[in-house]
Amino acid sequence: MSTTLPDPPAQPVVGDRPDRPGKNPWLTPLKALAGIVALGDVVFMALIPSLIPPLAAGVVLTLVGIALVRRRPRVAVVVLGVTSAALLLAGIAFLSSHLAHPGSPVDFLHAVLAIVGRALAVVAAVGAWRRAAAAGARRLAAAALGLAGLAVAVSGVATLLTEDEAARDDDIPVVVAGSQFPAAIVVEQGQTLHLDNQDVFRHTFTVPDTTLDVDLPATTAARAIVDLPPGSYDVICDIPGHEHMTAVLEVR
Ligand SMILES: [Cu+2]
Repeated sequence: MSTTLPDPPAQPVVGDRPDRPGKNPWLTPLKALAGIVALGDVVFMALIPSLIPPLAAGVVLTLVGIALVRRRPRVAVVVLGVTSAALLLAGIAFLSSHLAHPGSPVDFLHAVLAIVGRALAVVAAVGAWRRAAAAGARRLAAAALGLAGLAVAVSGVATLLTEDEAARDDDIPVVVAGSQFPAAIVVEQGQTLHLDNQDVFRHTFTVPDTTLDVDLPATTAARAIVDLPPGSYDVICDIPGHEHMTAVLEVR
């Protein structure tokens, strides 16, 4: 005799029922912060151009989290909160050097977004999880707007104040543009390079394991004497995500 039991009635999943939009006041700031930060990552990677794996993974997870907000808000809060927290920690390691260079607007504003924006997203996720009072969500939104305005203002002033070093007659011109060095650079020992960074991001002109390591803020130029023994040297840009920037420096 068959004893097939009827399926038990569907139980509502405690704490994970779809909320009516607007019920949890923290979901909107959480979605907005996570979405804006992810958009910033996409624009940043497109500009360099280079795919930075942790940022790309974060963009995908953020889209998944945002897609889940309506139907599974608790799951979405966890996905967005954990993604933001993980990338906040990674960002502090990878991008914090850009925070010290407000004169390179793209790098600086992206680093502010990636670090401060994610920190605020984590706060929003905690608020959403605990269903904290709406006033806190409004204060968070105000803080985010205030910090964004401050970052833009600081970067604007710093960009205006960055100074260029003009080329002198015997300098060897080296133009850095489109995140590319010239393929080969040839100098006599003791000659000076005029390194002209025409990009809106920061680069470095670095010969590993030597003293030749020049910081090149966005749209600035710097002079650097080449005091290396004759030979052939690899040049790199040591900014994370700029691993494709290489050149050969020939010293005669
Ligand atoms: Cu670079």
